[in-house]
Amino acid sequence: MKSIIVGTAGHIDHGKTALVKALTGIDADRLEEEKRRGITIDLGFAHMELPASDGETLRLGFVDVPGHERFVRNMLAGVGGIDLVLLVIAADEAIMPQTREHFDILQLLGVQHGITVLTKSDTVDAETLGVVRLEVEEFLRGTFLDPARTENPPLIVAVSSLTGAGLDDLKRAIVAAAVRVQPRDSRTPARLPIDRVFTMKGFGTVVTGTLVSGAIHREDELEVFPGGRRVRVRGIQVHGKAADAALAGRRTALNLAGVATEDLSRGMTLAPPSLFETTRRLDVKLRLLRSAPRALKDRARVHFHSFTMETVAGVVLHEFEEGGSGLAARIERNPRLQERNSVPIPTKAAHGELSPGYEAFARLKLVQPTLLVPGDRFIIRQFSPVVTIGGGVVLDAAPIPRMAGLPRFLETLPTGNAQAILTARVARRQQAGISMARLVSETGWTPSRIEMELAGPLKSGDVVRAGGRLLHSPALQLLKSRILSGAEDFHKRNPLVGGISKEELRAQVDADPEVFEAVVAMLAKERKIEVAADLVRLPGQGVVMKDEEAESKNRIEDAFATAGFQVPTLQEVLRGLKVDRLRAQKIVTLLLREKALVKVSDDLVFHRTVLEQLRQRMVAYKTKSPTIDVAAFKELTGVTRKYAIPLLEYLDRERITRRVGNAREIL
Ligand SMILES: Nc1nc2c(ncn2[C@@H]2O[C@H](COP(=O)(O)OP(=O)(O)OP(=O)(O)O)[C@@H](O)[C@H]2O)c(=O)[nH]1
Ligand SMILES: [Mg+2]
Repeated sequence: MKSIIVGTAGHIDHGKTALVKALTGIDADRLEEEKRRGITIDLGFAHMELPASDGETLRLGFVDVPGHERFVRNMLAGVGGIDLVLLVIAADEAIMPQTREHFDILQLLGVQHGITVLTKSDTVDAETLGVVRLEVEEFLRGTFLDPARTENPPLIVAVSSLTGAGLDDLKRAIVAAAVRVQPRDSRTPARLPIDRVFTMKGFGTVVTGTLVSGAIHREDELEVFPGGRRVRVRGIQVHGKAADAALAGRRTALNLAGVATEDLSRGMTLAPPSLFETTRRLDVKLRLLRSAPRALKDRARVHFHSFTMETVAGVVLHEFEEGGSGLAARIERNPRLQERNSVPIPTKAAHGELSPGYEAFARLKLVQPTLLVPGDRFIIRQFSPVVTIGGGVVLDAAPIPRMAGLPRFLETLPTGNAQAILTARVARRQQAGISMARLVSETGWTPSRIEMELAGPLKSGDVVRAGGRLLHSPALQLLKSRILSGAEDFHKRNPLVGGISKEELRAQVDADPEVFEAVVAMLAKERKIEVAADLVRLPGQGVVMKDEEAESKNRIEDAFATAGFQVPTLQEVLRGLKVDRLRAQKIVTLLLREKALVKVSDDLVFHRTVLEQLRQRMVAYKTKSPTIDVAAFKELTGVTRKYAIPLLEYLDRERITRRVGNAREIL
């Protein structure tokens, strides 16, 4: 059974709610105030089923919107998830201001299907109806509702909700148009922008919305964005009937456990837990309506609407200086966006502002964090007085501050080429790479789709896996060469040392630990470096020692190994060697790096085996007493106070003991 969401649009009092009632039998004006004043204030909902031409059933969910200019923000909250619009124009009034404003919004949101309904046909004679029809055809020319696009079914239908005339024609037109509606993808991660929150007796908290993507099942855990609260789905209703699951493109009501109505509101979004992050920064393609009263200045503040949310946003127009062309060249008229009346438009936008009728890349800084993914549409309204001035599409909801190559990146995103988009998203992370989880949250795509689209770039080597991250090949090459030259420099500076410690090298090339480990392993496999314990060296670049140096090294190590706790001072050991002082010092550094010797304090060095003995003695001592004081420690080791204190402090640092007053607790 196919399911689609039908929205109404049009000027106040043109008969939207009456039409929905004539079609479905449901009065979508549910508020007492709406009934009293005879106008729609907030969104209303209804549903019906129609037999489709292939014998299947077509299920329609209706979102009825208010036409009053003061309630356009409510209209915006309802129109975000619709598949098909009924543009309602009363035959006795024809095109009015909110006919235009709603229609602008529909085009900016990229709504692709709809029927224009001339209502109140009973109030005018045939001749007037003909004139209105001509006027409307002119208004729609070149747009997605242009009646010339198809005559069968007709895209303009005249009806009377009072007499019922034309309603059957309209139903046929809806069924025919519904065939062309592309079903929404239920395999993508679920997102439900909330449009209503209320308490139902015996149920508790209920939210409703149009499920714009994915699927939600009973007992699913969901996360509330923004805020991060976790909720459980206790029950589901789809189009007014209990169901086990809701699929994308359906009017959905969820009975939620774990949350009170006060904690939820219109504009929040429900999605699977831990998948997405909210954002306050968006890179977008922004279009200013030709009807906008004035150019949009860089840094202007606007009202921002997307799905059911609204907030205030600051607009920063991206000024790309690439090739010296500046902003003006980046802003060009988009021929695919048809607008009514082809009035000549200025050919060049001024620097630092966006002229009516033009498009530009921009960064939006939102006052409230929100969950949006690339491809989501939005509307902007002038800050004051509030009128709709433009809108656009989200390109990136995770912008990187001061990113190099931003123009090229933003130009790749709207192409729809998934491989190129993913490669660009990997590439912009440079040597840090990006995890699969982040790619999912940045794109809103499923891991399996991302894996599939990345198969090509992974095979060609354009994208490479490294320690749970994905790296772009040039970034990987750069990191590799930085690691190699880091090691090379080290050898030059320290000819007597066996290699650079991994941690030192990692800090030097400023790499993520996981990525660094993986890339070092790659280089080792390629035999470009050698890794021994935690030292990295170039092949054949180990320590080159002359005979007397090697002999000195052995003598030093022996001296410490045999001394036990009665270690000699460094000075004493170095004095008796054949090599000069500087080289002797380097040999000691080497022994420290190899961890044969361990520095306990500035002038106190012990052999590794001695400290291991000490550790064992402490373990044995613990069976006798849980604590040890300095006197007992001196007795246990036979060292003087001069050695005892640094040794105990060393044990504290190693977390073998912990100082408690004058004694130590053995851990
Ligand atoms: N004669 C006649 N009256 C109609 C018809 N459709 C609606 N009306 C009347 O027009 C008035 C407005 O109708 P609504 O359906 O409330 O208009 P609306 O477009 O929903 O108005 P808002 O939601 O406030 O924008 C009501 O008094 C209706 O009874 C029609 O086909 N013929
Ligand atoms: Mg109404």
